[in-house]
Amino acid sequence: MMKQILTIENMSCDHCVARVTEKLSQLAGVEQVVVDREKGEAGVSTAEAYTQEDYQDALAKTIYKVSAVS
Ligand SMILES: [Cu+2]
Repeated sequence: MMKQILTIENMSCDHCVARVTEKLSQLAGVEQVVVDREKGEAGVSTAEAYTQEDYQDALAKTIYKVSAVS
């Protein structure tokens, strides 16, 4: 299990937080997603490391943009 920190643009309200949490949680191996809307970050606890592109794909068809993964 590892933790990846995503920087995500365009989250403006609690609905955004719920949507991002739901989408990212659908990735295989992801056990927990904790979104900090004010920071524009999501902490993802996952058994598998994903790339920025993978995370962006998980948020396809949304307005949210993954600008960094660390
Ligand atoms: Cu919103």
